[in-house]
Amino acid sequence: MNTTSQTTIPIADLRRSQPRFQGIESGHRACLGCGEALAARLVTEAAGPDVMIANATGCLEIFTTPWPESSWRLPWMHSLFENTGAIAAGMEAALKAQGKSTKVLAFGGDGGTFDIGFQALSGMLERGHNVLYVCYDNEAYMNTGIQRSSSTPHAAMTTTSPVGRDRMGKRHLKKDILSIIASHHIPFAASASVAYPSDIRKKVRRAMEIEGPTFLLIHSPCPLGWGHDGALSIEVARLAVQSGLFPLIELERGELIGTMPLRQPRPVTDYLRLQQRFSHLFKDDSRAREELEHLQALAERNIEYYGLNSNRDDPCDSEGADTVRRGGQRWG
Ligand SMILES: Cc1ncc(C[n+]2csc(CCOP(=O)(O)OP(=O)(O)O)c2C)c(N)n1
Ligand code: SF4
Repeated sequence: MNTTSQTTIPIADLRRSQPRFQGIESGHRACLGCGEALAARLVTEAAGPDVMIANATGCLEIFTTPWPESSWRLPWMHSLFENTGAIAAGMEAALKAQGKSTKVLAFGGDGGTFDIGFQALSGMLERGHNVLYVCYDNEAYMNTGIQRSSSTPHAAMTTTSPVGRDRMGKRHLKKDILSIIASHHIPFAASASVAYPSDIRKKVRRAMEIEGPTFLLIHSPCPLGWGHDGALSIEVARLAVQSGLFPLIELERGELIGTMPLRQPRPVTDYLRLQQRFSHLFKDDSRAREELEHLQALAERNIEYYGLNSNRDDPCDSEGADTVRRGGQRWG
């Protein structure tokens, strides 16, 4: 008896059923709901296999490589906190000398990017190295116990910007790193958020096509440092965008060329009240009310400055763009 039967599987279905390229293997040691882990997975998926990574000291480096194990499915190197830009530039120069087209990626946290590694990063951008630098912005030095960085938002509580009689969390403003990066006149720089995965992929692919330095800042919630339930990471990240506190923008050679418009800006309190690091702002205290007003004013300034307000439904705005949903539903 002939038992063979021939079925034809459409090629599109076959492609869909294949696992996509994965740059980071599961089983790493990130906390549940870690925004950095998700962001790095999305970036490496979009960048594809022909890359090499220089990774600054920080949570991403630590939780992916507890010796002798590694979660990376890509050539990956740990750089120091302060020299990731220089290491990535050296890797790129060496590959170029060998006639290879492998793209170099550089990864760092906000501490490693905004503060400690900034000098090497600035040099790398200014010399025009063909490197995509990705900053996973969780707004503090998380790996060493939640110290404030120059990326920590105003009024956020960290272990080195405590709340007390004399202060309501961090006194200073979050550094506007994208403006500083843009002033290097690099071909492409953008901000993104783990709440909008297709937008991350689109921006990574754009950067991969460019021969020259590019920069991506990805807002990456840290449940431990921000004090929210790990299951809420995406919702928290989405509210940062929708309130105007973390605008998603694209810059070419220093000029603003694209934004994610806000269909209906949400009050900053919707974003802040989900996080313990801002819990002091919800006490019955005149200083707290003043700080809330200040943060709302910062969001409104972003909305006005970048022209984020949109009065019409746009499939790519903060409500329409592809976002991560739970059970097919948007939360809240
Ligand atoms: C020059 C230097 N200073 C301090 C440290 C200690 N250190 C290791 S990881 C880390 C925090 C990293 O913070 P960030 O870059 O924001 O990344 P995150 O852990 O938040 O992802 C610090 C301070 C170090 N390794 N090297
Ligand atoms: S401390 Fe924060 S950044 Fe570090 S692994 Fe945990 S959730 Fe991720």
